Amino acid sequence: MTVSDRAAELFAAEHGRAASAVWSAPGRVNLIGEHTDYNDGFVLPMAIPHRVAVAVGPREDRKLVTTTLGDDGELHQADEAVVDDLRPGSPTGWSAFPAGVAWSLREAGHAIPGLNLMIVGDVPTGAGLSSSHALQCALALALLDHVGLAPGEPGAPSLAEIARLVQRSENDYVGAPTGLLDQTASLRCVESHVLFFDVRTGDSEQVPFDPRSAGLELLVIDTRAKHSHSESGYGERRKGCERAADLLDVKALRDISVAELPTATKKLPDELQPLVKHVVTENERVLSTVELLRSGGYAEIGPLLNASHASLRDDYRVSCLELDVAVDAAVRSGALGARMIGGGFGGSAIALISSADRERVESAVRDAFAERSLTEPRVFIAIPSAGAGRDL
Ligand code: GAF
Repeated sequence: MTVSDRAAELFAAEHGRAASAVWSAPGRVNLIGEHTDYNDGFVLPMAIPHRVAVAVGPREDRKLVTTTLGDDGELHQADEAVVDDLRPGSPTGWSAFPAGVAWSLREAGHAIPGLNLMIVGDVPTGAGLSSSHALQCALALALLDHVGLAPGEPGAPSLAEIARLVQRSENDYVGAPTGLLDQTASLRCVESHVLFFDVRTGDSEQVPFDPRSAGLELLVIDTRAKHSHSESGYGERRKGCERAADLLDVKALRDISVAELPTATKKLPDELQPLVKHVVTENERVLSTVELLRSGGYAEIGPLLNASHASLRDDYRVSCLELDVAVDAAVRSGALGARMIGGGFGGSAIALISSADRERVESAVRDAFAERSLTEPRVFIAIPSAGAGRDL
């Protein structure tokens, strides 16, 4: 049963009538281009098959009544929220995610009514695979559809605009200073492709990416680690990049080229130099990866993935023991390339491998975790999948 079918079923059981619609949106894996989005740079994500579904139906009052199926198999109710009373800071916790989306749409002038919502997902949570953005994107689409503004309807916001509305919810309501990567991936990715997205210009290109056609697989290794400084660490890196851009007198680090890097870094205090080096070289690595993929050189992107990881580990300093163990074990056992993905300080890594090496790489990673007494990682294959859409 899909998460959408389950959401529809639970909605009907909970509310005694069928949902008026069910929308779902996927989690994502970013092939390369990490911590570049809030520097106006380039990213290259794909959607994964795991999704979050939102079933929606009308209410007589102005309440947003949100129920979710938890990992424990139980239904959980979000804190009560009245659409007109929503404001950042109330409610908090996971209830802030649905409330924030409704608030963001309301602030953008959409007449959001009271609604019953049922949320069911299978995107691993806390794994750096963007489960919260999948939820927010599916919800934004369900709410817009409910007021007659599903994508393609006259007057409906574009997917790019919806991504910004979800970002506003995340930044201003939930309080996480994240960029545009995750929402854009969840809303705009398509099957068998990665999305080459230029955050500054909004330009995008669907680049074919079907590793299986070349005898390859993209392995996702969820380390199950989440370190307490992940949120503060992210915010500090972002502020550091903005300070560096100010000192270099550019709008964003996107404006510094690799050729300018040696001169630019000399103008900066020591602590900002490695941040700038990472962002500038990572943007270049995205461009090189896209070039290789356009000519079908899937296997050749391995060294770029490795270089991205080294840069995130040594210069940007957002990796952690578990991510480094996963990446090292994968590469030592034959992966063509591997890197941490997402914000870092825990979460997941990816490894590009020959299909024939799958078992060997997987057991090498599991053994490396066991040797260090780390929690057993969860490993699965990422197949480039469809973006958000209406299912029922
Ligand atoms: C997190 C953020 F949400 C993204 O915006 C992005 O910055 C990413 O970390 C790092 O590339 O997923």
